[in-house]
Order: sequence, then C-alpha cells, then structure tokens
Amino acid sequence: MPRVLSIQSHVVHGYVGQKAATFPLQLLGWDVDTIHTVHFANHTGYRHVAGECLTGDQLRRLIREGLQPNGLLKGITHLLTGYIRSRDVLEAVRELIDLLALENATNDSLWYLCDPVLGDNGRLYVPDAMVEAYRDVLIPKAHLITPNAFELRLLAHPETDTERACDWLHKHRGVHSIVVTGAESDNQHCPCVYLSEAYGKFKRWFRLPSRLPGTFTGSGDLSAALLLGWSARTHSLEQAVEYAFSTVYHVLRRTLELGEQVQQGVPPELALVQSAADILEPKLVCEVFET
Ligand code: PXL
Repeated sequence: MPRVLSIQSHVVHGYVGQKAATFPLQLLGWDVDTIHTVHFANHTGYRHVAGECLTGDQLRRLIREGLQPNGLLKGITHLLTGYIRSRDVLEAVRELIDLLALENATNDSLWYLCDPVLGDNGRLYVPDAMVEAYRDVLIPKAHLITPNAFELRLLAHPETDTERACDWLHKHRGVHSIVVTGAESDNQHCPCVYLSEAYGKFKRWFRLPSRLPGTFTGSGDLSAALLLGWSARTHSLEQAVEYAFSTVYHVLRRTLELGEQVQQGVPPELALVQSAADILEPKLVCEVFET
C-alpha cells in the first residue's frame, strides 16, 4: 500500500495546501499523513491573515519524539511538499528526507514530489530567500518538481524560455522530471502544461480546452497532489499529467459555476467536494500537441 507524507499549509477555511491535497489523494486510495507548515485562518490572498507557523525544531520534535520512535516513518513510500515559509523548516525537511531514506532502506527508495510554492502571477507568497533555498536544498533531492511558469523563471534565472529553464534544472540540480503549469507556448492560446522527463530526454507539451476567466488559489496544490496520485497508479508521468490536469480543469469550471466571492477581490474557493466524481473518474480533456 502506498503511503504519502504531505508537508504543506493548513487553512481553517478554504482549499489550499493540505485542504486541496488530502481529499483528492484519499479519494484515489491513498493514506495521507500530514504535517502542517502553517496553520492559518485562510490563504494569504485575503485581507486578513492570522495563524501560526511551524518552526524547524517543532518539526524535528514531531519526528524524533513521535513518528520515528513509534515506527511511523516506516512504510512511507511517497513524500509531497508544498508551501514552506522559512529556510529553517526547509532545512528540517531536508533532514527528514535523509531519515526517511534510512528508515525505508529495504523498500524501493522514497519518491519525492517537491512543489516549490513561491508565488504566481508576479506575486511572491513567501520571503525572497526561499527561491535560493529551494534551488539549492530541496530541489536536488526531488524526483519530480512542479513549478508554475513564474516559479520556473525564478528558479532557473536568468533562463526565461520554458524548455531551456528545465534543461538548466536537470543539468545543474539533477532533478529527473519537471512539470510546468501555466506554461506559455508560442502557437497556443490555451493554458499549457510542459513535461520534461528523464533529465530532459523526453519532452511533451499538453493543452487544456480553454482559458478559464479569473484566478484561482490552490489549483497548484491540487495539481501536485493529483500528479502524485495518478503517477503511482498509471506508472506513467505522461498519463498522470493527462489525468491530473483534466481533473483540475473540471474542478475550476465547477468553481466558476458554483463559487461565490467571499470578499471583494478574493477569488472563490475551489469547489473540491462537489467535484468528487471528476476526481475519481476524470473525462480526459488535456491533450498532447506538437510544437
Ligand atoms: O496555493 C498556495 C498557497 C498555499 N498555502 C497558503 C497560501 C497559498 C497561496 O496564497 O496562502 C497558506
């Protein structure tokens, strides 16, 4: 049985971080263990943000005084990390990755999906220093990373072209696979996803049927969780991209149909619970195209 440890934010209200990842993964048959990097009232796009952030030492204590002595790190086959606000926590996550490899040395190695949550649409969600921390500390440990186009540009600076930026990260940070969301392709008006696998030997562009109006928060967290869920099921990252991004498209469409603005300027929360049937059996609308 695959078991995933998900390390990302928790919000009381709404669907970002753990709240966007856990329900879909559970629907797809996963046991999900969760460590909350922050416990906020809501995501940081709201006018007021309140809550607490985990520290590196609190994370170490959870592991050393609870999870490890109880044998609960054994059997973790997959690791998913998302929103991390501080270098301190990021360093503690790196130590945990090494510990998980030791604890599970007899199994296949741990499969790590790192979603470098930095920001979107030109807005950083985390302190600037996190760009370098991701690039140098966590990304070299990951099998798959899932930056959006904005994050990719920050991570592979000064490369700006999607394919060249991915090649840079394969070559200089040793990451096996990259899935870029919200990628731009010259001849497409639809939202695109770019997959660069096997250190860049296998490249594919995908497109979605149409650009949906508005902005959404949490769609990246949902995409990363679905990619992890589907890649373990299909054993093919290419198929996982088709399943995951088709699902996200259906969720965003339903969000537009059902969603109500909570506050002026704050987009509606993802209609995740209402989309359970699409998560279980998505109609495929994400397709490969040639550039
Ligand atoms: O979806 C990214 C995200 C995750 N977690 C928290 C956020 C955001 C984006 O705003 O605020 C707490």
